[in-house]
Amino acid sequence: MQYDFAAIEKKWQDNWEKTKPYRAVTGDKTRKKFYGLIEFPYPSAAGLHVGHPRPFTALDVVTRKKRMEGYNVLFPIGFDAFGLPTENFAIKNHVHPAVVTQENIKNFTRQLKMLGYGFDWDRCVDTTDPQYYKWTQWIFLQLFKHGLAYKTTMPVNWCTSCKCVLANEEVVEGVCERCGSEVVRKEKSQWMLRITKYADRLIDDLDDLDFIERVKIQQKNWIGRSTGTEVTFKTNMGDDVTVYTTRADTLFGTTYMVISPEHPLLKKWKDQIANWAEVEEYQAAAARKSDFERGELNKDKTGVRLEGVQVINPVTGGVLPMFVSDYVLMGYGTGIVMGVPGHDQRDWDFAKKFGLPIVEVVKGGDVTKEAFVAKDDKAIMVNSGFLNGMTVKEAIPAMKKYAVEQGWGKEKVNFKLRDWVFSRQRYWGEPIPLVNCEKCGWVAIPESDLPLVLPKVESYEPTDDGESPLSKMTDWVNTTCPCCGGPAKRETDTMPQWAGSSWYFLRYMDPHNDKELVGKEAEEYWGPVDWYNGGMEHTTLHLLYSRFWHKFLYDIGVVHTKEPYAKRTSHGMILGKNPHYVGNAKTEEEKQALREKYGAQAERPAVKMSKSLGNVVNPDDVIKAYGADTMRLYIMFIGDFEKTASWSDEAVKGSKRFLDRCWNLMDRVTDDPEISQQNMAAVHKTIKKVTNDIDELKMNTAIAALMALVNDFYAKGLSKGDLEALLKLLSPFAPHMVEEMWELMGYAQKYGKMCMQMPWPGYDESKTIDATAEMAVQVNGKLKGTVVVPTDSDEQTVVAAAMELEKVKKSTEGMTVVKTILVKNKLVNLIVKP
Ligand code: ANZ
Ligand code: ZN
Repeated sequence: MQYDFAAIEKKWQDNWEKTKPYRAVTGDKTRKKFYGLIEFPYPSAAGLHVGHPRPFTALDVVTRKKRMEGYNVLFPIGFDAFGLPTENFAIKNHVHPAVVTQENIKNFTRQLKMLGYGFDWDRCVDTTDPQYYKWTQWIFLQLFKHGLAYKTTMPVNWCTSCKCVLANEEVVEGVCERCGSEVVRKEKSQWMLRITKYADRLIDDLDDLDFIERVKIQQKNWIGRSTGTEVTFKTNMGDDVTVYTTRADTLFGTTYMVISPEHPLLKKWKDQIANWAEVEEYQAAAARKSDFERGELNKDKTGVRLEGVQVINPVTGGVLPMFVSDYVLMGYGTGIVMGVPGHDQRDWDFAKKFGLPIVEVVKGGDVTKEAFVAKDDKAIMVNSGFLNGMTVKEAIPAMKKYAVEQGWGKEKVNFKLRDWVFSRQRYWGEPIPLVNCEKCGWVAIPESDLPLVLPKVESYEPTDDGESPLSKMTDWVNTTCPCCGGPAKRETDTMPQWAGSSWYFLRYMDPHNDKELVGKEAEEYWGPVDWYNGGMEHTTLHLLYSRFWHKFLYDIGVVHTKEPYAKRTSHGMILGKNPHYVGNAKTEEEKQALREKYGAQAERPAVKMSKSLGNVVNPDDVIKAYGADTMRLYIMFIGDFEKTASWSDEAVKGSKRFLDRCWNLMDRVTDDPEISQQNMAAVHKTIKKVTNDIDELKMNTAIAALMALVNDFYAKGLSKGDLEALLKLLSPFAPHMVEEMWELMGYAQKYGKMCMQMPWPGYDESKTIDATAEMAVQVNGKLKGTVVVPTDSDEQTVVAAAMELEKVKKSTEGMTVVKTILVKNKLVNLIVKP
């Protein structure tokens, strides 16, 4: 009998649609709960990308196994559907964004169902549904009522292409995170959320979470807590100046001062600064630059000396000059720094350029060549009066103490994190439920008026003047004040795309509740999310924002846990073939041409998929050709989950062949009890391996173990019991094919259950022990370590084991294995090429 995947997949998907085996039951006390979450997709017009199935399938496998282990599983899905791409698509094609959104959601739903995911579709949410965003608006109102939302005018990041403001988190390396366009500064009045009030808790509470280390580090760095000293200097201008420094120990080495171009003191001193015109010109030039251009990357320091300004160094009594320079940012510390060229590279670069003295106060380098930044804090202080002979570690608190006693210093904690710029001048977002009244100022609309529905407008094109499209809807804008009944105007900016996703995991727990955003019982039962997988690119965006909102909801008693997610993992990207890869060129000339035209990109065999490179893989095509189970299996077998992996059509076929082999095992099953005995060790070992590997997201090695088991079955034969065990282990990966085989083999009738409803197979440690072989692992002939594998393991098993060695991972990263040399039970040699 043929493995007719198309018919089989359709049959089982129809069955699941009707019988709903993935329904999560709120409040079921007879089972433990497990809440698995993937980042809900943005329903773009392009449809599902092959990048989506990687995390989706991984958590589908995890949650399927959990169900078989007896858990009451919540594995939900929804759509994060507000946002710019849809709005831009709608503008270009002259359809309303709401219409586009519904079409896209329909298409995504079709594709997700086709992949056989065990989502509880009855809990599906759509952030653009007024019944959903009613609660997004409700949360905003609570933030407003608690003083955590405020409007202020300040220079903000403005994307020249999206024509709207961006949060700091949305500016990546100086460009718009979404469209890659230039970001400039613009003075605008904006709604802000006081995320900074949660800065300490957002760092401290990470300690108790099971997040991968990279995520914790990135969040901590972004929040950037720094403990230092504020030091106040006397000047001849009638005002003292205060700096923030983490290196109070270097005060004796301070040879000049720098003030940020935006600092308000400058204007105040205007008449006393002899070269004011020059300063003003410099301020104007700085205003045109982004923080990014002014920061780290900029080696060529610029600035203007403030003529007539004198600052007194409190420890040496020396007179210091003061400069205005754009490498000092107004948004951090006090906006003024003390220049210590001997020990800060930025200051060193500046001092060199302006011919300022460089004084060594920490021993260990040659400050005439570059700044000496002590690697550890054991370096010794010199030229520093009472600090001489101390280590840096001792000198910092000693100077701090002295400064405090003398009355010109105090301890200070600073954060890099800024408040969250929360308004957008675009149409396709949640309306902000506030009105502005001449008498009462900003007033919340009554909660009973929620949702404040996004009105239909004639034109939703963004404007260059930075006014939201809603501002032209005068009928909608003009309203009455809920407070005094007088005339008032609605806020016309909308919320950013990150609003709806900041709390969606709560709605899944109780999606149809029209009284509360989530009911107490449901939240207490399901919260927190047990396992959340998502992209690294969201670490300092969605992941941070949603932790902030959740903490706020905790503070006002809506949720019972401080943190929304107990565990966070992250997947690598799926890359496509690089059409410009030099490795594909036949002649030297061709190679040279590619290098000239594409530079570094020509050296990479695989690159990010994109329309322009023609290397995008559409899941629909793969499913059509090989079936969803092959797609699922392949995307799990593709490589280490956390790392990037390259799509290969050949390897997809390999996964299909494996499923064919599984299918054909049905013809080989016997009732011979001898065979069952023979396979015992292999079966138990595989159960152990697959069980542990799934928990650690090592889906590739779990599949390799299943492949080895199937090879064993082909070599030695298999019993009905052996096949039953295999099907259970394979069920999370290839659920359609497994259910069909389960039925054909008569198990469905025997147990009255689908395979996915059976208990997960257990193993007996004593039965897993089997003769093993320690094998040497080489890469290109060089010894990298050894692996212990079952005696007579085949190539696939040995290679899979070898690939788990750190050293092998390192030396094969980005390479292709072109050949494998296997000396059974002794050695494996991987021949790799870039
Ligand atoms: C003197 C000094 C000497 C510094 C030295 C560093 C090394 P973190 O750790 O990131 O908090 N700084 C302070 N405010 C600044 C601003 N608005 N713009 C640019 N730089 C600013 O960094 C604190 C250090 O960054 C401070 O300590 C200050 O330079 C600089 F050997 O003061 B330091
Ligand atoms: Zn009023």
